[in-house]
Parts: sequence; C-alpha cells; structure tokens
Amino acid sequence: MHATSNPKAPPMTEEEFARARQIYFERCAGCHGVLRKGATGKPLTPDITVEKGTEYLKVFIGYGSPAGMPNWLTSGEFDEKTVDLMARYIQQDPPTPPEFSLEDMEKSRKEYVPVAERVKKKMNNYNIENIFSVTLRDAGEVALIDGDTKQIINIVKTGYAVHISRMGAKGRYLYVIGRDARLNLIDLWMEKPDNVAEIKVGLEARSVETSKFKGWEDKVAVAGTYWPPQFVLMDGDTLKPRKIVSTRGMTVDNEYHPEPRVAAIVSSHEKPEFLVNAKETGKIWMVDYTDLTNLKAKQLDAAKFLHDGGFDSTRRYFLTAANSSNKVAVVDTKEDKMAALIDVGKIPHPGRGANFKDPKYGPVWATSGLGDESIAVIGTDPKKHKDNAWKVVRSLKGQGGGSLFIKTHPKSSNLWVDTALNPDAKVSQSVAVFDIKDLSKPPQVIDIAACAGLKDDGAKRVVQPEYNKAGDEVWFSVWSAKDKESAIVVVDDKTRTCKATIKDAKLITPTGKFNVFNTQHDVY
Ligand code: DHE
Repeated sequence: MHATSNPKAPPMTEEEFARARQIYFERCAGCHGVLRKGATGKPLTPDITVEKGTEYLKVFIGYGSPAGMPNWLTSGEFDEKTVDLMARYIQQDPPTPPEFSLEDMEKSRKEYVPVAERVKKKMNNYNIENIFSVTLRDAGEVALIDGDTKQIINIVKTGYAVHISRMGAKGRYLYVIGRDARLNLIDLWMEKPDNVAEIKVGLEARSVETSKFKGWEDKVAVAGTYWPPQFVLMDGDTLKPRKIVSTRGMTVDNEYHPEPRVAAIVSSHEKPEFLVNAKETGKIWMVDYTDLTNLKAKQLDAAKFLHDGGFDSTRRYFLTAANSSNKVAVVDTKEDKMAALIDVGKIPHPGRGANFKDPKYGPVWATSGLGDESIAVIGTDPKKHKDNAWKVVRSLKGQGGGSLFIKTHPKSSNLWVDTALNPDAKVSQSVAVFDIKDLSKPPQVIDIAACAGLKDDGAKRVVQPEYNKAGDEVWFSVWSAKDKESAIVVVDDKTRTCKATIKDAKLITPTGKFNVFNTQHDVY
C-alpha cells in the first residue's frame, strides 16, 4: 500500500497512486498546483481534503461547480472509478517532483534541422500571415491550417496537451509549448512547415514568447514553467538554453511561496524586456534580456494569482488578470512600473483580452471571467481620456460564468465572448456577440455548436474566438472529448453567420487557435 502521513487518508495501492498521480498532473495540477496549494482552483492539501472526505470530494469532481471546476464525470472524461480514485488521491500527501537543470534541458534538446541547413527563403506558396496554429489538445499536436483555403497544411507532433502557440517577431518561426514543457520550434518557410528544433524545459509549462524589441527580434526565447517554478532564456533559433531564473520567493504579502508558477509572458515593445507573471507571488517580473550573464530583472508587486493577459492597443500597457483577487493589474512597460490595480468581476480570465474604441469612453480593453457573467470594460488612454483611464467604464452582461476568452479586431465592430466552462450545455455551446457601436443593446447569442453539425453527442464546448488576418472572419473551436468528433466553425464577422466548418478525423480536441499575423503583432 502507498504510505501517507495522515492515518485518516483512505488507503491506496502503489499502482493506484501512480495512476492517479499521472491523471492529477494531466488534468488537475494546472489549476490546483503541483503541490496542491491552489491558485485558479482551490487548495487540495490533505489537511483540507481529509476533513471533506471521499464522498464529498467525489461529488465535486464528478459534477463540477459553476465557478469553473469541470464536471469530469458528467462530461464523460472520467468514469465512476476514476472519480473515486482521484477523490482518494487528493487526500494523500502531494509528492514533490524533481528539479530540472540547464543540463537536463540541454540533454533533451534536438535540432532536427540545424540553422545552417535551414531553407534560406520561403519555400512554399502559403499566405503565411493567415495561417492558424490550432492546438489539438489531447493528441499532442498542432494543426497548421491555411486561413485562406481552410485546408490543413500539416499536423505537427508537439508536446502533450499543447497550451499556446506564439509567433516570432519576424514572422517565420512558431513556438509551441506543451503542458509537459516540451517546446517545439516550427519553421513556416519550409515547403511543408514542420519542427526544426525541440527542447524540454521542465515538467509542466504553459507559456512561451520571443524577443520583439527592435534590433532584438527573435534573438532570445523564453519559456515559463509551472514545475519547477522558473523560467528559462534560450537562443531564439536553436532553443539552446542559456539562463534559468527561479521564481521561488516572497509573495506580495511577504510570505514565502515554494511554487510560484510562471503564467503569461509577453514581450515588451518599448524595451528589450520580457514581462513574466509569477502566479502565486503576485509579482510581475520585468526581465532585461540584453545581458544574460549579468541579468537584470525588476519585480513589480501586482496581486495574487496572476494568470493571463495582453497589451492595450498602443502596446505600451500590459493588462493582466490577478484572478483570485478579482483584479486586473496594469503595467506601464515604458516606465517599468505598475500603472493601476483595478477591481473587476469574479475570477477575470481575458486570454489576451479585447481592445476597441468605446463610443462613449474612448480606447478600452475588456475581460470576461470564470466566476460571473460580467465583462469589465476598462479605459486605457491616460492621455486623451484621462478620467476613464484604468477604470471599469462599463460592465457588460454576458451569458454567465465559465467564460474563458473574449475577442475583437481593429477592423470589426463585434465583441465575441465565449462561455466554454459554463455548466449549462446550451450556454457552453454558444457565444454572445455585442455590437461595439451600441453596447447598451443586449448581445446576440449564436449557437456555434449547431453550425458544426457534429454527428455525436460530445460536450461540444465552444471555445476561444480568434480572428483571421483581415479581421472579417472569426474562428471558434467546437471542443469535444478525444473519442468524439470536434470541429472548427468559421463565422463571417459582418453577417454573424456561419461561413465554413472545418472537420477532419485528425482534428482531435481542437482548443486554442493562433493566427500568425495577429499573434506576431499582438493584435487583439
Ligand atoms: Fe490555458 C492561455 C494556464 C486551462 C486554453 N492558459 C493560458 C495562459 C496560462 C494558462 C498561464 C497564458 C499563457 C501566455 O499568454 O503566455 N490554462 C492554464 C491553466 O493553468 C489552466 C487553468 C489549467 C490547466 O491544467 O492547464 C488552463 N487553457 C486551459 C484549458 O482547459 C483550455 C481551455 C484548453 C486547452 O487547450 O488546454 C486552455 N489557455 C488556453 C488558450 C490560451 C491559454 C487557448 C491562449 C489564449 C490566447 O488567446 O492567447
């Protein structure tokens, strides 16, 4: 049997423990933390879970909660036995995974095509700027889809449950990071775009970015890990690791935290710096990448727990969610200092957020959230609209809690809001679209899953709007379990009608979609 320090914890065999540990890593650690100290999800340390007991925990795991805990049983992802296994597992002591050094990283690194042997110019006829990199979550792959023809260009092997794709500043290399911390470098100039390099940067990761400041384009790449809690700076074209920086340390409340996971990273347009969110400490690191030997980094006190975010339309200010504080933190990347901490709705979750011109309040950035239906619209122009800057100028009412992403485009007057994690299937399968020209009107609700016309009864969660380069199409994933059919639905932005559905047996669990041009230039 597996030995644990709390005698009241239910028994488990070593075999059960090993299986549950793997499932926990794949499904739970992202929200609850490797050490189970909690962040987006509640803390699950044995002092709490043993008190609650197996039966209570099973209900939560099986049916989820409106605040964003997935319904693992009723969605078909876990069976009864797995729910029972996980309810017992989280009452055991959390195992501490090993550290991961620069040497471990270097050993894992592969250069499939060394720089000298790479193509010297674009060797294909694709309109690269309109390619979409689509996460095939449970397949450990991304699909590269031609945004013009809607044809799949290639399915590229990547890490497990890829989290995001980020485009290099020069528009050639695509950086793709898996939850298992495998980072792939894809060369879009190849006749058939594919991997040219790969590295494992830790055991669990969510974020990657490259240098975008003028003169430094793609020279340095950075990847942040959830475990170990650190980030690594690498050469942009070979992924050779150069410097690891640990994020362990004191929180904004001056308490030590052993696992401050690295959440969103963005690349400053104002200075040769990366902005790195350390989730649990609530600190935003500003890392100067010009001298890796004498590394200079400044830490700004924001709030807990930092998650995702993006720039305002001028790309000077970084707005990021501190989701357990129900706040949005604003960093001025020109002055390297906090500009504001703004109270918003429950558990803000912007993705990269949405920038548009509010007819009454001027330039704004908006976020929806997991915890309630509110959409916070925040003024972002301290020069010409000083009174509105860094204030919630309006709160829109979306379809409900469980919203993950919000999106618009400079050429559009629509603001699209998903509700992918809402427990009501009707809500999770549809999206709300607001008319930016008249935000007093209630949103139109569009049943995107119905457009996909899928033949089976999967979860069909509609997730993450993403525009094409021209800003006249918006793409949605219709996301079902890996043994069910999924699809991508393309909506005509002007008419708000479904224009195309991309279906293919290889499109397994599509979630995030990243348009090359929009990702390269931080257009959202
Ligand atoms: Fe994400 C962005 C972490 C679950 C799809 N997600 C991010 C970022 C972080 C993060 C830190 C910002 C990266 C950046 O900008 O550098 N996500 C986490 C989690 O910890 C969490 C809550 C649980 C987990 O175990 O991973 C989680 N995320 C999910 C999903 O279940 C989603 C819906 C489906 C999937 O593919 O896993 C999902 N996350 C995404 C997407 C983005 C993202 C599509 C990028 C949005 C964008 O427009 O930039």
